[in-house]
Amino acid sequence: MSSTLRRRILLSVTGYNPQHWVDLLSAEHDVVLESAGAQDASIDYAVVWKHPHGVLSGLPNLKAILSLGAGVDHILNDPQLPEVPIVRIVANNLTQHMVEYVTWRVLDHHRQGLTYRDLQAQKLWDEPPQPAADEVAVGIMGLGQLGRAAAKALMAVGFRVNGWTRTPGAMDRVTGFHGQGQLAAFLAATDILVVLLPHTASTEGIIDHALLSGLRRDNRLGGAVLINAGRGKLQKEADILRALDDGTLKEASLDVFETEPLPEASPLWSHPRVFVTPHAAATSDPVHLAPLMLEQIARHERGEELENVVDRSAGY
Ligand code: NDP
Ligand code: OXD
Repeated sequence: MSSTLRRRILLSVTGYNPQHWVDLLSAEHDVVLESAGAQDASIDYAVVWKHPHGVLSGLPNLKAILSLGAGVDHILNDPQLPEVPIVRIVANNLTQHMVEYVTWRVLDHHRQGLTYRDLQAQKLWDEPPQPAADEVAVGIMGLGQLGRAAAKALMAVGFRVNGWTRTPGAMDRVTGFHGQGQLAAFLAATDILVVLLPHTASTEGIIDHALLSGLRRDNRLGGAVLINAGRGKLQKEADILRALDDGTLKEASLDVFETEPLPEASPLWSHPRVFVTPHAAATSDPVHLAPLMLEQIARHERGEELENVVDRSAGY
């Protein structure tokens, strides 16, 4: 369960009110909010989401950095990062949320949800052609904790699933592709592209017009679809808009954006074939995730290995 010794946690959060995390983590440890200024030797652990760069470098007794999310790009982009283990979130609750988001968006595009909403607005009784799920291939870029769970759910509905990863790896009933060398073949076999990659030096800007042009669009869905719930920095939004306008892409669902919050002036907000959500696909719920963080700290205090430690050289 938990460690008996109270430790000091620096909590540094940008973008939302961290009070719920403070309340839950305080049950076992002393929590110091970064804004209160705590760059000192008393800090044992840091729990962070988009911390201001440099705030972790003045903590000589820091034992580990715990990410408030599954992604760790918001930590690794700090040039003054101390050499301590970085732990990321792997949690059933977060995975479940992502599975729901991906299944929802794939099914909505598959069942022509955007078209039907438009037809309803015009009071038009019309029925677009509708393939069955097993006539459609979903390609998932990033077949990690989230991608694999999403693949299982989509296969249960009946979709064919392709996966693209960095290293070779097999998943039952999923057609696997890996590396740059197999990217073109993966795209050519994919009707609906789901992006669940981390943002690293190798993946930044990967979703551009050239990549979208490689998707199969002469298909029973009536075009190719993009769903990105990975990171906004993976995509080039000008290219996505061009691809929507020149017929390369039929529709898109975007949960993440190059700049967040998505600026009011972005044409994505009002594009009729784009579905926007505000980085809400799988929000970290403190009720479910704080106990996992406390358990990680307890493990470390007992001298056990931390779990879900980030590979800094791979960047995720
Ligand atoms: P994992 O680390 O478990 O999986 C990452 C996957 O991406 C792996 O399959 C990995 O390949 C693949 N990958 C990484 N780099 C490359 C590359 N250069 N080329 C091809 N494949 C690559 O991560 P999770 O599944 O837990 O999370 C994925 C991402 O989802 C997070 O990093 C985060 O950015 C995003 N996310 C978004 C949320 C939201 O609300 N929108 C919520 C939570 C996470 P390999 O298997 O070979 O290692
Ligand atoms: C995450 C996220 O990385 O919410 O967990 O984006």
